Amino acid sequence: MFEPGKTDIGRQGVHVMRQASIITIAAALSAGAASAQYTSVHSAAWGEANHAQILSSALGGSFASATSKDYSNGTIYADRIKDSSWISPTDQIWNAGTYHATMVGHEAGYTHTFGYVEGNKNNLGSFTGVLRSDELGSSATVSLDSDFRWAIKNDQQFGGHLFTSRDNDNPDCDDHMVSYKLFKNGDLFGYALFFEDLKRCSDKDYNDVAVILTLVPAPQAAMMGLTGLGGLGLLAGRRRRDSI
Ligand SMILES: [Ca+2]
Ligand SMILES: [Ca+2]
Ligand SMILES: [Ca+2]
Repeated sequence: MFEPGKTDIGRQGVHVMRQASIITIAAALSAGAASAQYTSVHSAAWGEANHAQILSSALGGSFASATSKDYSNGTIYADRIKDSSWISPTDQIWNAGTYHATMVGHEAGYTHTFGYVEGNKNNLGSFTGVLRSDELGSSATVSLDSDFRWAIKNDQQFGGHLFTSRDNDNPDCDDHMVSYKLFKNGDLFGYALFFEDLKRCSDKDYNDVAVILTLVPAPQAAMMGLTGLGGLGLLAGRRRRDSI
């Protein structure tokens, strides 16, 4: 006997199933594409602080994983920035602006100078040093009127290599900096930068040099009391560890 209702339900069921398969495939594809856009960070070596621990000591509270890549202490959200992408901004070239930089982490046997290379040309000779990795808690304000790359330079006795936030600048064409946007109550107030100081056979722990940037408010905003962080002062007392 012909039962139109049953047939319709059957067709609808097939339609729903097809839709579900398409959604599953799309989700799998986007998950694959998304992970390729983020450089992998390996576990910190024994005795070294990882990103969550460095963020906790720099910003206060206890940072824990919020997603597979992001961290939060309940008040501040550290949102990982893409390292490579065809369509979205990444952490390779930075916009002109005024940034207050504080050295907050140094989990390495090497010592380094943190700074920047102005512009986006092949001008690596124009590296400008800002902070020393072995002076935790030190800070400086950087004001740049054009695009630039953040960078670290290993001290001469450790090879003297310069690594910038742009992969193609680096002697191994690899990514030597991963970074996070920092949000408080939904407002962007700064960034966290984490550098890797080893070429090629790098351990990729990206904790060798860590810097917190706070956006320097426009004078009007400063007068209204919209200032940066409270916890950074605590860092002055933190001692570096003698580990690799
Ligand atoms: Ca990167
Ligand atoms: Ca390393
Ligand atoms: Ca390290």
